[in-house]
Amino acid sequence: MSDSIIAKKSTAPVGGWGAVWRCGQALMQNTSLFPALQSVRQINQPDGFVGPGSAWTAPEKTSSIEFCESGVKAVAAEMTDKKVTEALLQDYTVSQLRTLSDFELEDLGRLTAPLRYNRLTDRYSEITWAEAFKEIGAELRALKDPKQAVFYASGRASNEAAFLYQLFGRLYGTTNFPSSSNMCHEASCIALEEAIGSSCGSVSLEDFGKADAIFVFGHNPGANDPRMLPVLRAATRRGAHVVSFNPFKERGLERFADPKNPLEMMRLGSSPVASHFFTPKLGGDMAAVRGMVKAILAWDYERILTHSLIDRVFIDEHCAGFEAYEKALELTPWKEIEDQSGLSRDQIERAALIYLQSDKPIITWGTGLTQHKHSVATIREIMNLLFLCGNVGKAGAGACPMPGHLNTQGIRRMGLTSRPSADLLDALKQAFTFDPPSDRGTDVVDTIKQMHDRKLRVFIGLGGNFARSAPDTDLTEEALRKCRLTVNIATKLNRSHLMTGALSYILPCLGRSERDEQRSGEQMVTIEDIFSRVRSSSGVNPPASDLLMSELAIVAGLARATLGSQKINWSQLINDYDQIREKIEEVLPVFAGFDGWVRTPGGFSLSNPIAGRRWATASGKAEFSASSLPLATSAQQTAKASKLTFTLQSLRANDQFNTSIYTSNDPYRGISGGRQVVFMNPIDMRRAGISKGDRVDLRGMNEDGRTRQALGFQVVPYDIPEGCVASYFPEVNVLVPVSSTGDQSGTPTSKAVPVSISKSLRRA
Ligand SMILES: Nc1nc2c(c(=O)[nH]1)N[C@H]1C(S)=C(S)[C@@H](COP(=O)(O)OP(=O)(O)OC[C@H]3O[C@@H](n4cnc5c(=O)[nH]c(N)nc54)[C@H](O)[C@@H]3O)O[C@H]1N2
Ligand SMILES: Nc1nc2c(c(=O)[nH]1)N[C@H]1C(S)=C(S)[C@@H](COP(=O)(O)OP(=O)(O)OC[C@H]3O[C@@H](n4cnc5c(=O)[nH]c(N)nc54)[C@H](O)[C@@H]3O)O[C@H]1N2
Ligand SMILES: [Mo]
Repeated sequence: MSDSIIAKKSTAPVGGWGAVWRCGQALMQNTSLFPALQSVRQINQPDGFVGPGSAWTAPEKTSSIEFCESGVKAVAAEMTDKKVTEALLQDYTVSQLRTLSDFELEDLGRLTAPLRYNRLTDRYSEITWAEAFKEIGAELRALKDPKQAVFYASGRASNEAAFLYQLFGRLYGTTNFPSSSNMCHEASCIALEEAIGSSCGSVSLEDFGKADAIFVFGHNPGANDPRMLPVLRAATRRGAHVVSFNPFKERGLERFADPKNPLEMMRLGSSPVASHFFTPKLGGDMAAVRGMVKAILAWDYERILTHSLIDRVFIDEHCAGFEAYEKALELTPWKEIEDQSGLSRDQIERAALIYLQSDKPIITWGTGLTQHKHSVATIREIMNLLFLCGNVGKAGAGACPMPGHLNTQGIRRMGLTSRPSADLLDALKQAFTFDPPSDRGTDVVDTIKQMHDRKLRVFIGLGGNFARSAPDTDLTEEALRKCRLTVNIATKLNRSHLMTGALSYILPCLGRSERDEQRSGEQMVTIEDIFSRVRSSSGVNPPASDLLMSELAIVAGLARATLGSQKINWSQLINDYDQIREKIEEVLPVFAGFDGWVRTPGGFSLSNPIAGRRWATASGKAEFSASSLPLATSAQQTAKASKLTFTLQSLRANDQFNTSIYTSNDPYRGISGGRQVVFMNPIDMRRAGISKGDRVDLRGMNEDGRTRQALGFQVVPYDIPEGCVASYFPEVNVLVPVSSTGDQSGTPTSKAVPVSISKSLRRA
């Protein structure tokens, strides 16, 4: 626990010299400046690699440096000169390594050789690749039932790696492919599939250039998608409305200075991004959006204007379920809408008016919408609002979920999911002549529970940091340690690797920025961005160690050692990744022509049926949803319970990428020197007898018999709605219960954790 956390209001714009300075520091801390700058120049260039930041699209033709703070920091971290050597591993037992922080662990540097855990010495030590593959293969073959194994993946894996990984898993006989996307945008995928028959958004980058209103729900682009800011600001400059729905007035939506704009940088200029801020209570968005629709329909019925305010032609021609939805609206009183959203009718009507006055609105959303119990229903409500005025499948308008990891959308399309479509399984069956098991596999939360119950025995992780990103940290760690075998494919040490099963291996892989040489020469991989644009990525840097293998080669090595080469010649496939792309093309019709397209500079866009208003739902129509509002949101319940109970959301600081922590600062929220902070409304603080800077203890309030606590957090007064508090992911994952998940989505409800807060007995 840090005793020197400083909290002061930040007035700096997002981006600007601050971002340049932080990137410079990140580069210099890790490696020498010249090679670092050379690599930064290659981020998101047509022949370079795709920046390991978020999934926002890169421009098709970039000539200058494509500036993305999180991307530069990730590359700097990947290029570090520090290495995890055998000597270092002999210095530390795994128990000692567990006492290091997330930052300290990754700061040990790049993994350089395959490692095996030795229970007797409690240490990892180097082994050869042949030994690693042979031993893991033997274990997998000896497993009683292949369905006792899980193949976890982080959404940063490439299309090719994801495809091969799920193919290996399905041929082996498992159906368990949990991924980071279960904790991220699962609710978006489900809601969109139900509403429009496609799990992807309905807009392209060009649409953002045409929109006259952009609604940003539950998303902090300043820190998490900085490359979206110039697009939002350009919209504001051309007179479009940018409307934020967020309990926080995030700095990045207030002011932005574009580091790529020399004039602005020289003049120390900046300009506003969002024009309107609405600050709903946590989980209050469904009520707010319902209120907007209710207001619009009321105005329409009053016929203040001669023409209809809603698009009846679109509704009649394209939609199903409108009448049932109208009834649901009638049954939702304004009082309930105001109580749940925390916004007044007046405010909601203002938002409705902005929506109505725009001809081409886009609605985007982040994890502030997807990590609630009623997330699917909330996103369906957003689709209702869009359908109401015919704003889907229309240039300049539509829905845009903002999935975070680089390839969240792609890994799913590649079949890396526990809920594959029958079409995908059929296509795999045809292409590889086997019967893939068709029952539903485990998602992240099922995986934790079943590892804990010893029903699942083997955990394999393709990237990610399961122990830290998943909920209920203590339980998840216990669950991993109960496994017979844990295997992690990774670039750096993280906490998940220290939660060892009886047998445990770490397999070190090339990073995204590193050259991948195979028999036929240098290889590239592909990823799909949020606008369904697929582009290639080829690393440019020399590998951190001669012993590193590509993720694909590691997956192929494991597959060969487990299944042999009779059905698939895995080594042959790895010689030239074009062969893998041919297989992808064979299995996924939308990739027809992949092998040729992939070489187009800037990539190619997969067809989006929604643009042509083709709805692949069961009814063939765009589906309105008539769910009722939740009986009470967590924020309503905790507000009622006592003056010491609150609803906690866990969010990201600027200087982290998920569980990789770069510094203990969050410059745009004015925090430096530590991350154990809790943001609170000053009125709540007064009511609870808590003063600025006090240390408090947070305790989970879920009644599932488990004690959850996070002790000694420093209180920071902040402009957020009463009853709602916020703290950083992953530090507060100890409080996120596995027993509370999204309806249908199974996503942990990380943005609505009921907690009690009391003054800490620990000394400040
Ligand atoms: N630098 C950096 N970039 C990243 C990441 C990173 O860790 N660091 N992570 C990547 C990943 S995987 C993802 S998924 C994205 C995540 O990007 P975001 O979705 O922006 O993630 P969070 O930081 O968790 O922020 C959630 C935002 O939603 C708001 N919010 C929380 N609850 C509610 C609610 O009930 N209603 C509304 N309206 N708002 C709410 C919070 O105040 C906050 O602004 O970013 C990606 N990009
Ligand atoms: N409480 C709470 N929990 C959350 C969230 C939240 O908002 N609140 N957000 C959720 C979300 S949106 C997400 S996406 C998940 C993220 O969950 P994960 O994807 O599991 O976590 P990351 O921190 O992104 O994974 C980082 C690790 O990936 C490894 N890595 C980095 N680069 C590479 C590479 O090129 N190859 C390989 N093989 N490994 C690499 C590094 O070892 C690093 O430690 O967390 C979720 N958890
Ligand atoms: Mo994410």
